[in-house]
Amino acid sequence: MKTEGTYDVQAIRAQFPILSRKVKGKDLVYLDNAATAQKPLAVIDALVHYYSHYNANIHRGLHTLADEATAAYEASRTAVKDFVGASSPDEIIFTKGTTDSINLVAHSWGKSFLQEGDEIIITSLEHHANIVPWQMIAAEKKAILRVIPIDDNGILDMEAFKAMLGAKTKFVSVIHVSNALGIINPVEEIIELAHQHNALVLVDGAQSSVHLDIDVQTLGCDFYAFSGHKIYGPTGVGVLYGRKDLLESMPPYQGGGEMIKEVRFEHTTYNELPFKFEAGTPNIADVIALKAGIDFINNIGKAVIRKHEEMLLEYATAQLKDIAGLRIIGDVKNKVSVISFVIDGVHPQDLAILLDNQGVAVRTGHHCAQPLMHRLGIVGTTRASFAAYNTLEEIDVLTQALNKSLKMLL
Ligand code: C6P
Repeated sequence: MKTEGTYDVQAIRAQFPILSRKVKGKDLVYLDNAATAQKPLAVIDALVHYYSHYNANIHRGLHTLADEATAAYEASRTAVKDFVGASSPDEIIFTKGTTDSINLVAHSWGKSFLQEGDEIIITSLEHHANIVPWQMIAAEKKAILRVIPIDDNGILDMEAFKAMLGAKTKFVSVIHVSNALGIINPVEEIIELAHQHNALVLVDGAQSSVHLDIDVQTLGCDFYAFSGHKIYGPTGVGVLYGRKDLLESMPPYQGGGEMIKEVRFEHTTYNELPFKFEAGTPNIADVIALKAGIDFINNIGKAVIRKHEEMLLEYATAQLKDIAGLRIIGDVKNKVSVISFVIDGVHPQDLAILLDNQGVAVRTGHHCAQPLMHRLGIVGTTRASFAAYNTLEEIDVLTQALNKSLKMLL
């Protein structure tokens, strides 16, 4: 057993009430962080504090509570702006999550700018959230969806991508980090190549936002989408970063209150950015609490967390490789702390149930990436994904639980 080094993981764990609960009489070992991260007390407290002290609608009221709620909501937008390195809070749109952010772009941008025969490029690694919205708009506009192939390890075929790019390419929408395999894609190169062909690029940052330093200006992407719940924040809130000139050129996604400047029965004018894309009463409480999630990450430092997670990944990879018949899918160097694996003769669902009986939470199945599973010729994988609060001892528990389960299954 290795020790944790200088990282005080116990002090971090103490901030997460859920980590001290039992599951089926065993200590919870939560290794499903790529699905959603657990929430520190600061996030939970921010929600309780808002509802207990200054619950009010924002941007409309002229009373103290409304002022406080509006200030906290907009402070969260500034925190997000800094978190992704945007140049202005106007470029930060609050949505329901990554899925909602991608739908916003596909429908708003796609409706206005896509034409028959135009091409949209995605990759073989995409989550359904970055496939289906593009299929829908492509069908409506008679545009063509093209897919960058991968090799058997999940590495993108960049030569095939280069060959795909051309005058018809209008949009490239790419997963930054594969949720199913943990692989980091070369998005900088993808963005540069796409821009050489005047195509716009959306980066699906659902999995990268928590692990990697993100600076949208350095990356050069046109849009970046992520979910609050994967960065230790609440569910129900997400972010779309968009370049200001692009967002300004796009029509509103939804109509209603807040997104308008003036409404007459004959004609309506729309609000400024970012409000143009935030119709109706937004998810005020969760947006406010999202800042507490960002603060949690910033207080430790992404680089420090990453070092810890890399140690966990390395240790877990070595442990799991010792298990006979276990094959890691996407066993490449450039990846985040996600291990996806299959075991000869074992269905991932059976394994998940046996692991849960031992208190270990992992995700099994297709991970909302059915075309990827199809390409790899598997029904699904078992996925263990690590966060700031996971420990080497928990990896030992995972390994022991796996060995015990396999004795029952094989
Ligand atoms: N992946 C997973 O277990 P939402 O549901 O909107 O917050 O995020 C969707 C999404 C989009 N892109 C990627 C790369 C993702 O990983 C996810 C969510 C979870 O892998 C739930 S399916």
